[in-house]
Amino acid sequence: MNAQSRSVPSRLPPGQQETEKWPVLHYGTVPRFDPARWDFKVFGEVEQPVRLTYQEFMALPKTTLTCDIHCVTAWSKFGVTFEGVPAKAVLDLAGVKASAKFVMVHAEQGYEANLSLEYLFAPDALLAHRADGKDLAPEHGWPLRLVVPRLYFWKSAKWVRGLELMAQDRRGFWERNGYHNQADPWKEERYSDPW
Ligand SMILES: Nc1nc2c(c(=O)[nH]1)N[C@H]1C(S)=C(S)[C@@H](COP(=O)(O)O)O[C@H]1N2
Ligand SMILES: [Mo]
Repeated sequence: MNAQSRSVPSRLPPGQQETEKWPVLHYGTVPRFDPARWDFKVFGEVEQPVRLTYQEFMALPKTTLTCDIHCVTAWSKFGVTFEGVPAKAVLDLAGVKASAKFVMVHAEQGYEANLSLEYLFAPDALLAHRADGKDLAPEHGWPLRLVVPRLYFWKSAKWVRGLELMAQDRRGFWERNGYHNQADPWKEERYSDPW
């Protein structure tokens, strides 16, 4: 095989365009953050429901992760370095029951996104408070956002406040509004019919 016929795997999923800047995209307004009232809950199909205050959450061990992000509106941004708590570590605090197969991610103002549990157990799923060496900007999800780089970025809820473990799948906000339930950018799972 010569060099010209070798195919190099693309970093860009089908139908996407690379962007240098980091667009801001969300429904609704940027919520106000009150550290005294903020909490993070893990509930549903768990052994022990967990409620963490902001202080308790921030005391959890952190890690960093560099990944590409892909929005369904066709922009991709390469190499963002997030810092935060692995989603798995938070799930382990509550003890996920064997019956749990799906997660509803809950954020401020009722925003929800659903995904299969395996994505949150993956080592690249982070509850992030910093990006590229700085605290997250309010419009990018401060004080905390989910980062699930394997799925279109609408699953990565900004201003996240909790994880609900579920035995049955349920649709989140964009999933109820015409977007795909799975949202794998490499399979171009952008849109789907309502259930
Ligand atoms: N709470 C909340 N999180 C959200 C959204 C939203 O509307 N509300 N939009 C999603 C979408 S569609 C995208 S592409 C990313 C955008 O994140 P960014 O604004 O930091 O680029 O946030 C996701 N998280
Ligand atoms: Mo998006």
